[in-house]
Parts: sequence; C-alpha cells; structure tokens
Amino acid sequence: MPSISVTPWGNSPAGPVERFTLTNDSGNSISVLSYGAIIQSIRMDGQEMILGYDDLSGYLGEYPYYGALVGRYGNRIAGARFALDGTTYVLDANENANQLHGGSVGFNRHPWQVEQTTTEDSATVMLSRISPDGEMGFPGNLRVSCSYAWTNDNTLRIHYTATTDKDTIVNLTNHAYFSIGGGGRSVLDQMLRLDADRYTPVDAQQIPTGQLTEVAGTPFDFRVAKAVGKDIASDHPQIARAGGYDHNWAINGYDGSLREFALLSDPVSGRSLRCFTTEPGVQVFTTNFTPGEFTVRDGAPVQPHTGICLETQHFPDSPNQANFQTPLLKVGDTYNTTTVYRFE
Ligand code: G6D
Repeated sequence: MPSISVTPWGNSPAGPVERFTLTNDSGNSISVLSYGAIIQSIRMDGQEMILGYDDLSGYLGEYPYYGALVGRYGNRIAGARFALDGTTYVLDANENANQLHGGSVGFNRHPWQVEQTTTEDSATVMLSRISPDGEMGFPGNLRVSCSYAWTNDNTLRIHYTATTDKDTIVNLTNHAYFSIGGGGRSVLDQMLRLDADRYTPVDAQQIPTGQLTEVAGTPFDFRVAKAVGKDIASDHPQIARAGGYDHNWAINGYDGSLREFALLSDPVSGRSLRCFTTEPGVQVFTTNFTPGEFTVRDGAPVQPHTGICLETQHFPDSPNQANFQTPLLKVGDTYNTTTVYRFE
C-alpha cells in the first residue's frame, strides 16, 4: 500500500518546514515541502525526474521556481495591474513594471498546512492556506488548497480549489522542470507532442500581444511529435526573444474537462510523460538559462535545456486581454482545476 513519510526539513522565515515523501508500491516517490507547496523530488526507478535542491536553503534564495506551486497568478500580468468591477488593482511588480508568478512573495514563499491520506492505490497530501485580502495587491481573502496525489501507476494528479470573499483573479500552476531522462541530461533530444494549433506570441517583455497565432509552418508546431531541440535554434523572432521556448500554447478542445495535451518521450531511457489538464493553456519553458544563472541539486550551475516545464494555466496577462479566457473568481464560485502527469 502506498505510504507517506514526514521529515523535518529546516526552517523558513515563516517557521519549520516538513518534507512529505509519498512512495507507491513500485518504490517510486514524490516529495513535497510544506513551504511553498514545492514538489522537491520525483524519483522513478531510483532516478530523479525533476530539477530542484536537496536542502531548503536553495528554495529560500533566488531560484527559478523549481517544482513550486505558483500563485495567486502564475505567469505575467502586464503593468502589474488589472481592472475589476470598476476598480484598478495595483499589484506587486517584480519584473520590470510587470508581475511574474504572483509577485516577489508569491505562493511559493509561504507556509502551507498539510493533511495526508492514503488508499490502496494512492498517497495524497492536501496543502492549504489563506491568502489574505491585499496580498501582493490581489483583492479578496482567498482560501486555497492544492492536493498532490501519487498513485501506484506512477501518476501525479494535481487538483487546485479556491474560494474568495471578494471578486478576484486566480491562476495556479506547478513549475516542475521535468528531466525524465534522469540525471539532468539535456531535454533537446526528447520528443514532444503538443495538442495545440495556436500559441500566444509575446512582446519584448514576454507579455502576450493578444494574438492567437497558428503554429503551422513555425517552430511552435508540435502537433506531430518532434525533438524539443529540432527548431530551438531557429531565427524566428519569438524563439530568439526567449532564447528557446518560453511561450503559452492554446491547448485544443478547451471546455473545462480533463483532456490529454502532451506526450514527452525520452529516447535513451524509454520513459514518457503523458500530460492532461482542464486548463486552456500551457507554458512550455525549456530552461533557457545561461550557465551559472542558477544552481541545481548538486550545487552545480544549471545547464541550459536540462529541464522542460509544462505549466498548465490560464493564458498570461488574461485579466487584461478580453479575448483570453477570464481568470475571474467571483464570490460564491469555486476555482477548480486539475492537471495530471503520468510517467510511463
Ligand atoms: C523566466 O521567462 C521565464 C519564465 O517563464 C520562468 O517561469 C522563469 O524564468 C523561472 O522568467
């Protein structure tokens, strides 16, 4: 039967941190921190599947959101502001004049209450907190929960819920950097299929222009599986702008139900990651860092393109883009989204 072990894992400014390791009947596991609801590790056949750190200090400093729950609004909001019911809300601006990933003290930098349950087939941790009215500029006391279920068939099921006492916006995601070949190998030879006919191009500050551009004939076409690196060195202005892929795709067939949207396959290990979500979009980020910009698990500089993020989401800047699905959460409604990553 799957099991959960809990270990003290250092102290954050907000108090002691615990690590919850969920192990299934095959001995494969995920580990989750009470700080930031961070997925600190996913181990398959004894190999590490995501980028991260092996001690808390890395997650307390400046780091690229390895495994982090990102909120209240994942991705960018132009001008760090949005208008709602006749009021303009000014948010914490932490990237130029924009907001990225919920601001300088986002959901990944707060403690979360943790409950745990196991069944014959799964182990689950449910993390919850209240994001107070005005936190990073967002309106409404937001009661938010995130459950990570890890099953005997090596599936990570992420389910977010939230309610508010004032109309607000919410866009939660997980920022795992998948490295399914194990050992931090490059992802450029991994095959990616994305069920998306369109993507949202961005300006020089990576704010969407509002267009929904067909992927056909561009490096953004992954409708038939191709190597992540096949077109990553293209001179396409959008690729050049981000130093690789760092864009939001509009996943086909959005109707709020759970649907498969991606398959990532590693040719060396034979391992695959099959992805499902209820969300309209996914940010694909190919770790376009310059060596030395950040470190990773063994303290070494993280090398470019050694992880790939598949952050499901509402589109970036959606509160300010009338033609994007709205991230509005009204009093009395429940924010409710699911994303599933299945290792095969
Ligand atoms: C960079 O533009 C990218 C973001 O997409 C990513 O989330 C962050 O690094 C970690 O800002």
